[in-house]
Amino acid sequence: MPGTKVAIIIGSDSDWPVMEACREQLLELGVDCDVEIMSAHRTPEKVHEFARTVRERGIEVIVAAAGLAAALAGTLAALTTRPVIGVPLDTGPLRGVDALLSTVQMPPGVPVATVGIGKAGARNAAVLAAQILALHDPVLDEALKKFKRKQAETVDKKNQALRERLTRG
Ligand code: RP5
Repeated sequence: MPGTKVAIIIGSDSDWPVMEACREQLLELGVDCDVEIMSAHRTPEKVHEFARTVRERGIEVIVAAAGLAAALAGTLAALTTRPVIGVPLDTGPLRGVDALLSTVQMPPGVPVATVGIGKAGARNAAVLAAQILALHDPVLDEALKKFKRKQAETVDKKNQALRERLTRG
């Protein structure tokens, strides 16, 4: 999609039910994104080709999500200087801890900004990507401030509702 600055890369279509939350959060903030399936292990050439063309595609931030021995985010980080946000996914018997360690434990010089396992991580990846883009986008910065205010208001309302329930006994 022309003009899209964020790419969400997933290791398999089986990752999409979780990573859909990342797209939803980006769209809520007014950020369009591309989504593609590629795998560091199953389609390594495709990963290399994508990384080589990231700049001409206009991609500024990459969100890469995978489960098991997750090499996707690290491979992309090795091949481009664009920031890579890694989302470890819970798709195996180790409940995502395997993917977390594979994504976060990068050697010095090749960072992957790793968020938490699963859906919370997927949403946080979107917010972090938007925050990076907002450094040079005042409209997006305003959308992020509004998002934070709305989040705080939701907690306040829940707090008030809880206190009322407790007062009533
Ligand atoms: C990883 O292996 C993918 O990111 C996915 O989380 C996991 C399982 O993939 P499928 O066998 O469901 O395609 O590479």
